[in-house]
Amino acid sequence: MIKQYLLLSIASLIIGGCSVPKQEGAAPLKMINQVDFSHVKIQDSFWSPRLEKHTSATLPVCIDQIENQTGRMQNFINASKGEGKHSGIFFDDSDVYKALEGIAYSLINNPDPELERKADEWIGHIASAQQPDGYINTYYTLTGLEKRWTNMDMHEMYCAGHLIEAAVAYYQATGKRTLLDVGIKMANHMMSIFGPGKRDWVPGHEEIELALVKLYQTTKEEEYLDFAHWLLEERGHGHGSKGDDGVWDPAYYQDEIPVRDLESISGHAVRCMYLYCGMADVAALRHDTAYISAMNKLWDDVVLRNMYVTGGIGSSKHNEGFTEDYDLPNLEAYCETCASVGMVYWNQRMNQFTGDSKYIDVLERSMYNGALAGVSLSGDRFFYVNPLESHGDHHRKAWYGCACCPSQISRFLPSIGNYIYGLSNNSIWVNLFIGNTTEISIDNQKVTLKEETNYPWDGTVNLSINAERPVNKDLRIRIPGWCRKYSLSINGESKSFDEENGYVVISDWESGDRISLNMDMPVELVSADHRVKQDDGKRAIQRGPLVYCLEETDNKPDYNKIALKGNATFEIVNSEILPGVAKVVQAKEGGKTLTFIPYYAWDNRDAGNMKVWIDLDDN
Ligand code: FUB
Ligand code: ZN
Repeated sequence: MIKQYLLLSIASLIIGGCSVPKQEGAAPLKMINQVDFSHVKIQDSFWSPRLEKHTSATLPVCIDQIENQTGRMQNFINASKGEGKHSGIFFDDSDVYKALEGIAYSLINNPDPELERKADEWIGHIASAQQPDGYINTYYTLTGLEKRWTNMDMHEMYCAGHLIEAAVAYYQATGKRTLLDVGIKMANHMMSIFGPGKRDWVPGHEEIELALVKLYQTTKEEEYLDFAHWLLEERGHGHGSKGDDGVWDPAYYQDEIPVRDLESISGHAVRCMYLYCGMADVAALRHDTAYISAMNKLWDDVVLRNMYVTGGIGSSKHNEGFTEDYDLPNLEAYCETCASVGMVYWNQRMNQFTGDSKYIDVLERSMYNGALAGVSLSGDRFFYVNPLESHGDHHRKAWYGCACCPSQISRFLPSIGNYIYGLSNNSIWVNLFIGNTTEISIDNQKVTLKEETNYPWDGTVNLSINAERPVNKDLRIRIPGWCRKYSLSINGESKSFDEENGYVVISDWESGDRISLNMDMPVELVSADHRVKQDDGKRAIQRGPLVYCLEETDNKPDYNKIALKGNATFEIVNSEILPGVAKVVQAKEGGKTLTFIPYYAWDNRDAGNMKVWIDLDDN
């Protein structure tokens, strides 16, 4: 089957050249539920080694940094005793919570009594640091509780949100309630001060909203959902920070207009992503169509005008966020790791409303490129900023003073199983191609889904579903936007199916069928939208979901003079130049061989130059 559209150029990217269907009039309710990663066992040549590094390297680094190299855990111990100083940044508590969330997810994937004991020890310190009225924040406890709740940009609700996310995760992983009770008490404390008829508050950094929805889903207490909704509705009415430090305006905080009226993305990138996730969650539960239509406009603005080819967002270091549409510098790109992870979170939610694969295309782009670059192949070094060009002076670090990105990676990687499947009334949705065995319950029977694949190195995916009784659901398999040609067979017999919103729809399947999807995965030359002046006359290389880059170490000498011919031919070559990078792309240019490696894998060897966008030699 050949897709009807051409692969067009991108930068603020047009994925697979899909037009962007407007969602007006579409059903606003969430139609697809995530298949939680706790049901998904990943066995995959690409991801399993990354998950192993998460357990063996990423989590130990986080634990060591939190306990020994920095004062993050000591802050809790000091706060529980009411003595000693606070060290570090005022929102450092959030890293402890995010690492705990990562530990909880890791325990779900690989039970580990020693790790669980460590988490319990931390939770003991956290619980002891909670004030009798439920307030918990070590910065204010140690610097003066009288100043708490006086500055909306001081991340008290941001930290509370991460506490609640960790608490829900740990409760799900272990059934232990201690941290959940800490989170509940803090939520109750906040609701005793803020809310209708009480004080106004606009959290300077969103996060609490989506966390409160998780708390509602866990406790079934509607008041947490009410509070999340109220906090969203507080924005844009002049209640928020007025730029007290003289730097930031309301747009930085997504507080310039009511969220339901937002049409374009502005300000701080991670804050935007967390806000949109909270809006999506509340919209789904409160049937708020205005939130959905705002997010449709926002999505177009992000993806068509403000997103890098790597799925990264936020072009400016100054505000860690957005500038002008189509302003996408490569060397100075910010593309914070957390923002790429945020794109994954938000795009999954958008897909769940619509069943449109364009959201998974973006999710996959951000996941395999912008987010995955955030951690070294060894699992113990991290990027905060992810530029698309380097002069050899940008390297992953073991940790950061502001460590939001390492702790983000620690909770994101072990939960990637969340993005593979979806379940709706009528369908099982296959979104990502990652080897796994998954057991879910459908109509009171156990259904086993199995994917085998060498993706993203090639485009063959074998899928089987086993159940004792017939399963009355269509199978919807995503055909990625990058894929222009594919074939599908069932039990070896070639078949043709209708496509709907970027998914092939297989209605007629039986337990035990072997479904094989074969996607052509050629190397594509991608060009930027002509309004992106920084990419004018340049091309990027993409194959499947992976964006590639040139590193100087593979392309000496004359790295600076490299220019691609428009008719360059590419070879996909098996490689062992980097652990876990099974294939590289090579091009022959004037007697020289250019070697492109996946963007996510850059800066794992010698320090040197790197670029994603390559000059085009159009002579
Ligand atoms: O402010 C908390 C986190 O630190 C933000 O999400 C990141 O951008 C970094 O500033
Ligand atoms: Zn970050």
